[in-house]
Amino acid sequence: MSTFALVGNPNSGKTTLFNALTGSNQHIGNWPGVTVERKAGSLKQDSGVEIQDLPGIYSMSPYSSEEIVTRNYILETRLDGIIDVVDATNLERNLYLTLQLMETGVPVVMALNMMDLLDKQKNRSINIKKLAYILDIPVVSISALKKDNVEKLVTQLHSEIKGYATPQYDPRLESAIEMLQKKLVGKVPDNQARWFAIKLFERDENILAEMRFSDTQLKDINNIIKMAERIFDDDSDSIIVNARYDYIARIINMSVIDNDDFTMSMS
Ligand code: GDP
Ligand code: K
Ligand code: MG
Repeated sequence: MSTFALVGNPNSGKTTLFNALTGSNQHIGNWPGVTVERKAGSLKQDSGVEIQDLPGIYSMSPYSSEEIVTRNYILETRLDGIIDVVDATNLERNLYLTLQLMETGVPVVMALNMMDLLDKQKNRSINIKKLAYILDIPVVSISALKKDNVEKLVTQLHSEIKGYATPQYDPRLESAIEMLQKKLVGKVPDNQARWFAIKLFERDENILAEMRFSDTQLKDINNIIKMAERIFDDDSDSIIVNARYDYIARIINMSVIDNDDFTMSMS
């Protein structure tokens, strides 16, 4: 038995894909404590593979009940992988969540959805191979609505998922994250250490309280964060947000061709 969760921005096509993957093998309920609908089902082709549809989110910072449900599910369930449903016509915005999902340490497979719409847009194309190479995760381009390439995605779910990749940011930020990860040894699962280290860096009150650090440890942690804030001359929250946006800009630069740019540079 293996379990995959569908995660993505609202309206990226999660439910459409969920229906294409599971057909009528669905059970519907509610998440405990909130009035958010819960849908799970098994693959049409393989009842041993469970698919969980999750509420759409823009970020893994828990503000809304949807974000809390999705974030807790990802961190507390033994998932074999996340199927990150990305709207190909809104790649930049969707990638912000992709990076955060990759930071959780759960293997991520990208379902690059709405390809039928992107193909109609003459001004933009995405080099899927480059995108997969740069992110270092499998990327399958699909149209959930037209059921294009959904079989290929299923094949990907059955193939062995190698470890997990995480985006690497500015080396000066990476060294702070690495120092914070050392403070978490024994406190969190190894594969989630990076996620928790980034939360510490953001001074997440809940996580700090949960970890029960000694006063000395708290002082060390604060010094690590302050050092980075001096280096970047910015607050730690903004350092992380900017690091993700810089990373996305590089991905887009390398994997997306905007034909408008091309005509402009020719004139
Ligand atoms: P969710 O909020 O992520 O669950 O998104 P939905 O599955 O409800 O889809 C949102 C809208 O996008 C619906 O109108 C779908 O019919 C449409 N949609 C989903 N996938 C595709 C696709 O691959 N191509 C096109 N053209 N529309 C899609
Ligand atoms: K919707
Ligand atoms: Mg939905």
